[in-house]
Amino acid sequence: MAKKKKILVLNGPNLNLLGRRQPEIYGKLTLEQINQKVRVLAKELGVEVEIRQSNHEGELVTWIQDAIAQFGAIVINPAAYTHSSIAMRDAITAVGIPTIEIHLSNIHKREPFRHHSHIAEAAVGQIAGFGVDSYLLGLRAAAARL
Ligand code: CA2
Repeated sequence: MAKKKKILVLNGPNLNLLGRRQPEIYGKLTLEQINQKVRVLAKELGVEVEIRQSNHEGELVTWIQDAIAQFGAIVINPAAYTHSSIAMRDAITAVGIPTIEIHLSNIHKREPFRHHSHIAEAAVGQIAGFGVDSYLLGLRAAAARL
């Protein structure tokens, strides 16, 4: 498939634990179940997705840097790095790939330390609070920008 049609979906630290703890905040689905829904929607939209998860900030930064070669848009749930990572924000700005920030929970309704996102300043927009639908809405927004 052509480079322009490919979307990179990135997941930050601890999201590999989804479905096992704190379902009242993050829902009952595992990351693999969320990924499956993303793949089904991608097929419907006629876009190709590559989905990755990492617990390491540097690995996420490298993936964002390298995305320029293959991807036309990024959907990212930066997890806790949302609130701390200037390195990820700089990487997104540097590559200039349209990036949609997503969160399962509504970070603005939670503890004050979650209210600020460094990523939002580099992203096209932010979708938060819709559970798995945040991923699906994010994918639609990314597909529309290819
Ligand atoms: O709501 C979101 O999607 C978050 O990005 C999730 C992050 C949190 O730090 C952000 O403020 C909002 C946490 C991901 C950790 O996921 C867990 C999953 C299961 C059990 C514990 C944590």
